[in-house]
Amino acid sequence: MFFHVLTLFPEMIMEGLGTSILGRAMQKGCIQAEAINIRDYTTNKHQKVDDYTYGPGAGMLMQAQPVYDCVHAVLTRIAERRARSPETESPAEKRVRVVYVTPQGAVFDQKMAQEFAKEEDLVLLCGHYEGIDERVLEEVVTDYVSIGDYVLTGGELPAMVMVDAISRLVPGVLNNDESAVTDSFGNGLLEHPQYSRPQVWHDKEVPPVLLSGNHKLIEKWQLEESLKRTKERRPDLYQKWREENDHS
Ligand code: 6GU
Repeated sequence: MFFHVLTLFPEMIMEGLGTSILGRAMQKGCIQAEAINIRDYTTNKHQKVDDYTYGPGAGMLMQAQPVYDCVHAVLTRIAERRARSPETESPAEKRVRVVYVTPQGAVFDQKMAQEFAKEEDLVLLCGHYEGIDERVLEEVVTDYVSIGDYVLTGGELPAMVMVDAISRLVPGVLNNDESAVTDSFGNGLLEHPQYSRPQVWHDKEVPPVLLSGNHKLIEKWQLEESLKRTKERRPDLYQKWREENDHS
């Protein structure tokens, strides 16, 4: 999978994604990521990409021209690459999803991550200042996505959050030990507590059932703990799980 992140701060993206599991996945070639500097596409002779908003309310807005030309350049490159290798990859005509990361979007969740993970390319557009001129968004954006109900200074961190959540669903990115973690949130419940050595720490014992070697019993305990924890910390998720599991 290939992530194309359009931003005014490309270093932030590449430094954020280059380490740990995603860095390893990029070296292995499971995922690819590029950060494209929107400023490189401005036709303004002072390299300007923003201007004051029309109407009341102070603030700067990213202008349509550099954003449009940047998106267009990236989509053109994707189409050319797809045309060069037609058998193995998506057809050149298939619409590439262009995601604008914005607090005015639908809230990102695991289900959305699973949908996006099916794409071969994903374009993520990061706004800054007060946002981006509405007219260019109307022409290029296919999805508006937020990461939660709070406001950040820019779309870079949200874009990295999305790349991380999507990447770990791409085959080969996680090794077997790590991928077990997917299943737990995948069932709609919070993960049960976990323990490692030593068996006693600060006078606290590891729950004896985990040392029993009885897999059936352990699984039962884990589900109960998951339910208990979800009910307490995320009553909304608990309610939903009950509704889906009680009448089936
Ligand atoms: Cl996607 N962008 C910004 N600037 N703030 C956010 C967000 C996105 N999601 C939550 N807050």
